[in-house]
Amino acid sequence: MLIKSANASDVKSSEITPKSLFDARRQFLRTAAIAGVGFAAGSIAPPAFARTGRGKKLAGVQPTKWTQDSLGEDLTDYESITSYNNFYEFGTGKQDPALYAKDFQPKPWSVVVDGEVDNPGTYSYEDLIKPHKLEERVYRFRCVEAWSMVIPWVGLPLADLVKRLGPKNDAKYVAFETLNDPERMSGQRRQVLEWPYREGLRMDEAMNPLTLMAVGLYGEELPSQNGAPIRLVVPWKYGFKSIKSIVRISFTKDQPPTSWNMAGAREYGFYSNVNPGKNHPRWSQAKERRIGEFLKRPTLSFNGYEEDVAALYTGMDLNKFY
Ligand SMILES: Nc1nc2c(c(=O)[nH]1)N[C@H]1C(S)=C(S)[C@@H](COP(=O)(O)O)O[C@H]1N2
Ligand SMILES: [Mo]
Repeated sequence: MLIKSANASDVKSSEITPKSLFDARRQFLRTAAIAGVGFAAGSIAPPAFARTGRGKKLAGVQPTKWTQDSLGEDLTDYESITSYNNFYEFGTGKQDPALYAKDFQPKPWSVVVDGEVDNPGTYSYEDLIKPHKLEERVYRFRCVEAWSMVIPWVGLPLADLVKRLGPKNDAKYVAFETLNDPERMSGQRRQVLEWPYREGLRMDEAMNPLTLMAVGLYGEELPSQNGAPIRLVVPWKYGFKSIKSIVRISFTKDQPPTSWNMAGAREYGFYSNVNPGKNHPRWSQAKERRIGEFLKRPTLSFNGYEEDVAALYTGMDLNKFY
């Protein structure tokens, strides 16, 4: 099939390499698929994200206002998103999760809901997800290590799930835990962190419309290395808040302990909002390397989501509550 790519002609001749041409064409195919660009009548319309072809395609995914076009930045390619990972349960190297999560079977899966909540219980993954519509959202993703990606997630707003579970009035935080199973997660045989991995959000952060429970990316089920079958995505916070492979959701009165804060409170706070003005004690946060790009980009306040979330922190000293 021959497709005339507008994107390919945008690439400066100085940048033309077989790789960049290939990427530009692939990017065009993706953009076309997302935008629902029509293909010639009679031809077989390619499914969205046809070229990734690894995970199971998710059905009934609704488009949202968080598109690649509205963000105006290129998507990170599927290969990078699924082969350059942090998931210490499968090792501390960036390639380890893709290597060692290969045989991880995320299903059957269940999630315990407990604490200050009207509908506690053990939910199968299906029972947890089924009542909700899945959405596609293209978000920036910024790791605390100063690299970043742009990822087309599929998921459901955490707010919808929280409402359904029914937090009691005194629930002020939502806490999450990852599976703790060293038999299945080889990286847990070493105490690089105190297992299980834990994270948490203040209730208003959990209820913010941006906060997503992701179950897929590029239109397909989440690969294990990205946190199958269900993980958090909080785009205005450093990546480590986006806890993977969740097995427990607890509603608490008090601020819950979180893994990276337990490991080093001076370096990792509870809030962990992306803040180019507040450096990590060991490196600058002013710039970031977008995976796939050569020059560094300036890091944006709240990762570019300031308008949507700054009000959550009015009156707070963000140098103190980092
Ligand atoms: N359970 C668990 N969740 C985790 C991590 C982890 O090691 N274990 N790493 C975090 C970090 S540091 C980042 S940057 C993101 C990486 O997500 P990605 O591999 O899908 O890009 O996952 C976060 N969630
Ligand atoms: Mo990270």
